[in-house]
Amino acid sequence: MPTIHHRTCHICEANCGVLVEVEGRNVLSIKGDPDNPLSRGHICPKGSALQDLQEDPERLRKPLKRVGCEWHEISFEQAFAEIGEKTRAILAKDAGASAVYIGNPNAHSYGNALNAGFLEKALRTKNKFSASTVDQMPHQVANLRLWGHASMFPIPDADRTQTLVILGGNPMASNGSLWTVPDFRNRMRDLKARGGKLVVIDPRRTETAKIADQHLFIRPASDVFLLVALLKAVMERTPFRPVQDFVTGLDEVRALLDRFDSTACATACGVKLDDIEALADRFTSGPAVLYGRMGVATQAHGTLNAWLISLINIAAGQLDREGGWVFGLPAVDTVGVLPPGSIGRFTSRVSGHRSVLGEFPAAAMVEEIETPGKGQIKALFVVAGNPVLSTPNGARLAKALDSLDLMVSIDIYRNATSAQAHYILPPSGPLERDHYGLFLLPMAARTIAVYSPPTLSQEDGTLHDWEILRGLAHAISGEPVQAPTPRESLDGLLRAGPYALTLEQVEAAPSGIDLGPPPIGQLPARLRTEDKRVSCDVAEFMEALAALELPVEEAAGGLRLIGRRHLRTNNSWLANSRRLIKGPDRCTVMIHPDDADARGIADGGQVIVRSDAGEIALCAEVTEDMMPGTVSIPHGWGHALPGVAMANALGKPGVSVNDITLSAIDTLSGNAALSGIAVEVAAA
Ligand SMILES: Nc1nc2c(c(=O)[nH]1)N[C@H]1C(S)=C(S)[C@@H](COP(=O)(O)OP(=O)(O)OC[C@H]3O[C@@H](n4cnc5c(=O)[nH]c(N)nc54)[C@H](O)[C@@H]3O)O[C@H]1N2
Ligand SMILES: Nc1nc2c(c(=O)[nH]1)N[C@H]1C(S)=C(S)[C@@H](COP(=O)(O)OP(=O)(O)OC[C@H]3O[C@@H](n4cnc5c(=O)[nH]c(N)nc54)[C@H](O)[C@@H]3O)O[C@H]1N2
Ligand code: SF4
Ligand SMILES: [Mo]
Repeated sequence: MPTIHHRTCHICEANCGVLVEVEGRNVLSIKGDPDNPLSRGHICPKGSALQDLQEDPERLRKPLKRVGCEWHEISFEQAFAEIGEKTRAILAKDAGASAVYIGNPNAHSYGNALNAGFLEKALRTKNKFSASTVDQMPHQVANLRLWGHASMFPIPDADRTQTLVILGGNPMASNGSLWTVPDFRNRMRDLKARGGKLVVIDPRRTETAKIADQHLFIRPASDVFLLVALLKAVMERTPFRPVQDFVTGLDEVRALLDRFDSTACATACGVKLDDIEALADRFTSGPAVLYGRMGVATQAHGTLNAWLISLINIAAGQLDREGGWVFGLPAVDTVGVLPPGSIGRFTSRVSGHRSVLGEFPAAAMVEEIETPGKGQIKALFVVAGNPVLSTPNGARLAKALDSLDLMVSIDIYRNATSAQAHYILPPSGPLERDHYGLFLLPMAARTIAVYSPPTLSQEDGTLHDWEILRGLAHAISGEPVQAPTPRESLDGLLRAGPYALTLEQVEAAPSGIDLGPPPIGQLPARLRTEDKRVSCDVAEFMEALAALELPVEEAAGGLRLIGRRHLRTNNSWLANSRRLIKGPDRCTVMIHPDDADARGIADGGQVIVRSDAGEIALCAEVTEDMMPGTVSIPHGWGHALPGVAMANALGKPGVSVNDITLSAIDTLSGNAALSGIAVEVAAA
């Protein structure tokens, strides 16, 4: 008899409720759960592909050990024993020789999130790298400075706003980021039905731009000038709601902005001053909110961008106000659980980068492996990450990994990164684990509490990620980890949370408990700053703004590179799913017809894209969706490597854009500056 199981899809940040129909171990169907109060029945193609992931014969089930080019299946006992011994030998020679890289799926697994620390502690390492510094670190630095906690993420109150402006985000493809907003399309339909407006500012006419009321092109990596001009324009107007009295420092910021000429800023970013003024009018005349994401974070001025976005919302009277820039109040309040975050506790060995939230820039991991001396990384532990495809200078990193004495990947696949490991330790299957959206539910458009028990029983002999993390910690330190299970911890966290729920209560509502829209009026009580104020004039941001220079006019004809996501991908690891990879080749370089004509490039023709870091060959997709002077290539491709299980990726391996990205960073956050890299494109 088939049975239906409620689950939350853990693949992306949207956390959609799904209904999984199973008979024995066979998955019969996966559909959206109409009763989930947040996702309301929404599901995307990746949700159904959970089945492909569960059933993929190339997904690893047993630990692998690499001897030369050969892979041998071994037991977890043997793997832990050998890794423990080798790690201790390496650390005995140089206590600073280990490192961890924590990949994106850790944010989607509360078990990993609660247990990765045991491995880091056993290694006693300061060398921590993660996907956060090719992603959202600028937002976290701005959070820390403005609200007093790096994990206190403001979100747009989309369900109640009248104007939503999206800068450098594409929720129609990504399903939202730092903003858990499933069913985005219908939420935007509702916005329009109540007379509201969606505006998208992006160098590409994206899937989101196509459903927007207005799309404005912007020159890559020039957002800081748009934001300066918009903040000036907002400050010139009277906000329709007064700015709160717990906000200080806006006058100091305004004084600093005097040195910028709005017309020059508009020219620098390529957005007309009239359009900027019209936005300021909307921002100061009704509920409105400005939201920025990946596209504004992965820039040399990522942190300034994140800061200015909040200042615009604050100055327009939209902070903590209905329809504005608000904070969720989740059932487990991560702000109460996690440390606020620190900056500059350590300095990196080679380039002297300061640590941010205890991490060094992912873009600097390669130099720490390559550069000889005390503290050179010799043992690397990669937890659910694929930095060879996901971090800048991937090709150089791939080469460097070869020099390690020990590399361990905890991963479900033998892929571009894990194929270089000496050991790959795979966790239980995606439907065999439980799930709670610990880090994502705090950013939900509507607050819910929902827990998924495992849908299928674990295959014999497998371990969950969290058990592998504890196994490694034990093997390395010799001390067994004495701590509650993730489930026990979750129960405790829920009880200690704002609604004092128990896991039992949450489990009794399989589609989730509806806790309503983000509560308004939480500030200043919820602030984590010492004085319970929001001080807008953050010293180091002010310094950086004071030093900001308008760009020198560029020579005509140059091209700037930006990234792209597709609904049927998730970073690097879904290329083995037939239902996701079907359809036209997606690893293409999009280019405007004028730029293509000037180079003799035809639609579908092979081209070479070159940067200072290297070159890649791929097909051109000529389209007016691109802003002239800008080209776009998605990341997460490039599977055709020796020893990689998904090498063929069903005939569509693609190439890795990170073979041509550079190690430049936003110095305030350590985040990689991926947007706006200068490239040349030529017909092959
Ligand atoms: N040029 C460019 N580069 C980018 C980006 C971009 O836009 N442009 N985006 C950046 C962003 S936002 C991110 S988050 C990073 C991602 O960077 P990474 O996290 O390094 O890369 P992923 O491709 O997400 O790799 C996830 C890995 O985890 C494995 N995995 C999946 N599920 C599980 C699981 O449950 N347990 C375990 N143990 N392993 C699992 C997958 O097989 C894969 O190897 O990439 C960044 N890189
Ligand atoms: N389908 C799918 N969904 C995903 C993922 C995936 O790989 N596939 N990855 C997940 C992850 S890890 C993340 S972090 C989120 C990211 O979520 P989003 O940030 O919504 O995703 P992106 O598609 O990277 O959107 C970035 C947008 O910024 C634009 N952009 C690039 N450079 C600039 C610039 O200089 N200025 C401006 N204003 N815009 C710019 C790009 O054209 C793009 O439209 O998506 C998550 N969801
Ligand atoms: S939008 Fe994200 S959470 Fe929802 S089904 Fe798709 S991948 Fe899963
Ligand atoms: Mo990400």
